[in-house]
Amino acid sequence: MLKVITYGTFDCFHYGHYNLLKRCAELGDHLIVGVSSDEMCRKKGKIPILDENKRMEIVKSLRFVDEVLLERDMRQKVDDIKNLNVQKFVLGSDYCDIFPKMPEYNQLMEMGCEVVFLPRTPDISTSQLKEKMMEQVNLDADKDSLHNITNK
Ligand code: C2G
Repeated sequence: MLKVITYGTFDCFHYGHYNLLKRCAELGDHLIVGVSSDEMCRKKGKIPILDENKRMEIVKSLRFVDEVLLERDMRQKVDDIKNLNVQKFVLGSDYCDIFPKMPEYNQLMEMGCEVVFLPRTPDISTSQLKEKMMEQVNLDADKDSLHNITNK
C-alpha cells in the first residue's frame, strides 16, 4: 500500500485546499494529512480563525482522506514519515524553493521518501478570503453610517 502524507493549516477550508488534497490522494492508496496545531500556528505567526479540532474535523470529513493527525512541532514530519511508513511527502508549489533548503529534505531523501510539489490552485487563499471578508465588513460599515446620516 502506497502511503502519501501532506501537512498544512487548512484554516477557512477552501477550494485550493480541497484540490491539493484530492490530487495528493491520487498519488497513492492511503492519504494521511497533518494539520498544524493552534500552538504551532502561533509559532509560525498565524492566528487561525478555526481551532485545531474544527480544522481536523473538516479535513477528516473528506472521502479521499484516510487519516488525520495533529502536527505539534516543525520537526515532527520526519518521525511521522518513518513511523507511519510513508513513501510520498507532498507540498504545494509555494514550498518548492524553501523545503529543499531545510534539513528535513535531506533526511527524507536518505529515508527514500519521495518529495512531490503540486502546483497551487490560482486565485484562492485563506489570506485572500480574510481580505475579502474585511472589504465586506468595511462596505457594511459604510452602508450603516450612510443609513444613519440619511435617517437623522
Ligand atoms: N494550497 C494550494 N492552493 C491554494 C492554497 C493552498 O495548493 N490556492 C496548498 C498549500 O500549498 C499547502 C496546502 O494547500 O500545501 C495547505 O495550505 P495552508 O493551510 O496555507 O498550509 P500552510 O499553513 O502553508 O502549511 O510544512 C508545510 C506547511 O505545514 C504548510
